[in-house]
Amino acid sequence: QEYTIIKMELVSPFPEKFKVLEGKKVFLAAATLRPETMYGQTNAWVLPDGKYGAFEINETEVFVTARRAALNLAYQNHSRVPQKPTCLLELTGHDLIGLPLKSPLSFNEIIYALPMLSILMDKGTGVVTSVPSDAPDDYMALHDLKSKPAFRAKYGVKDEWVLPFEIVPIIDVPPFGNKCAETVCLQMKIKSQNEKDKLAEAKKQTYLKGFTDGTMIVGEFSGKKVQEVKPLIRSRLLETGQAIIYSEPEKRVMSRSG
Ligand code: ZZB
Repeated sequence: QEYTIIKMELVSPFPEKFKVLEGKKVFLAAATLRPETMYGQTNAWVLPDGKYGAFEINETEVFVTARRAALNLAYQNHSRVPQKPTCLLELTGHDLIGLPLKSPLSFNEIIYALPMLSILMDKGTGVVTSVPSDAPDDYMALHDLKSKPAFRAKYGVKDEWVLPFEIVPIIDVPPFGNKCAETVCLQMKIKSQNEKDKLAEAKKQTYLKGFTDGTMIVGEFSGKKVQEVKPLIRSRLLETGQAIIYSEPEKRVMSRSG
């Protein structure tokens, strides 16, 4: 599987725990298959109990990812020491919740890292960028946080990291409209992020329709088909240094594959 890693930059000044990284460029590294949806980002997702680390990618840049992803990156030429991940700081998802981030192409200038319980640590980087307009998992997880104050309280999520963020329509996907994830979740009567089977079905539907029938309604390529612009947006992100390519070796545990 070939992902695009989106570099979501931690805004300076860094919080206490991250002070040792001050002076470096620190990114939450989010693996995505949908670079054309980056306009609609509302937050990042991390697994609260997930183990993460801050790894040196080169002399100046640091990626926050799962260790396994850092090792894969090291074998793909993205480590300060060739083929060896060097960790500057051990972290858990709890440490990441609430971090303010600047993410490529996003209409929201500052977005926050928030908890999602269905994140798989053995897939991608363990960090996901959230696009609730087009990803059913993101839509439901954001919905849970918005509608359940107790859920926010449990993870120390402040209202201002969640409540101001509305769904940003970015792609028209007939017959679902321009918030296709919301439409499909409502149609399927999905109630929370815990309904894994239903969400997998919703994801399948939106992936397929989004790719074959989607038309961009924002950005430089507004009016063009998703199929056509996906590779263009991706290469633009790669050329400008806002993203890198990440290949995932095919050896994940089958029962946990998404
Ligand atoms: C932004 C985005 C926008 C995504 C969208 C999807 C959609 P797949 O096919 O299963 O490989 N993802 C990445 N890593 C993880 C992880 N560790 N745990 C949980 N989810 C993860 O799916 C790849 C997608 O799953 C990635 O692309 C990422 O979310 C998420 F509009 O990034 B995506 C219909 C989906 N739409």
